[in-house]
Amino acid sequence: MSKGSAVSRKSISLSALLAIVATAMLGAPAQSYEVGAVTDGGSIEGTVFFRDTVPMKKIIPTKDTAVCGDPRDEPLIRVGADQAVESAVVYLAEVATGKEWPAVSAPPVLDNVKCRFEPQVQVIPAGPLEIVNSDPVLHNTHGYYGTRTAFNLALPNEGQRIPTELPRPGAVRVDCDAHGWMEGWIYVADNPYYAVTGADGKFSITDVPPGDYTLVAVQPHTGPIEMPVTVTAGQPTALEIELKEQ
Ligand SMILES: [Cu+2]
Repeated sequence: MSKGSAVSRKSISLSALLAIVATAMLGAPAQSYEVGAVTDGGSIEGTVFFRDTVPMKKIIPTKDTAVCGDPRDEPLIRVGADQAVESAVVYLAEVATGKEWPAVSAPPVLDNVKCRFEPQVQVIPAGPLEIVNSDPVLHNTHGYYGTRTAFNLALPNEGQRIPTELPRPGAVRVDCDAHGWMEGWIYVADNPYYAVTGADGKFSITDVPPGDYTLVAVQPHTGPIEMPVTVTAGQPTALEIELKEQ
């Protein structure tokens, strides 16, 4: 784990970041994705790195401490020993046509676990989302597209599940009106060519129709990185991506 400086990010700067991310995801003219046969698709395999000083956030639970834990410093970017970034989002922008969306048997879930969001970062298609409370304390889960509320749900009971919906692509920041330090991110994709990096910083995007694309990599506390990528029929394209401090 990289050692970071004690930098507190204020909500205003997060809003600014969000606006940039939302622009990156939504700035292009609306173009609806169409599913079509992918013949001799290629893949994009890569690793995401962050080599700057990791910003830290001081967390001081002021209530429900038996569940929420003690004061602590947490990194705003999860960076491993080799500086690979966990939970970075990588996607192709403005894809007109390609593979099917992944099959799902149940809506994606955003869970409140020990006053954290699980997963903290996820990518979902536009549509249903289920908010869950696994804690024996009240959470009030509040999602925003930019500054506009996307959902605002009180979950007073352990085991409670409330269905909601994120109807359009974009970045959604999630916080909790009961615990001000809680923060999560949901990226609503406009096409199925996306991935979230694992603990090793690696990702893979498969079945990409051969051609030229713009790849975007983003982590909630870095600027989005855009780069051109060419996918060749039946071949993997290897990438190393370095995120930079905003
Ligand atoms: Cu909460």
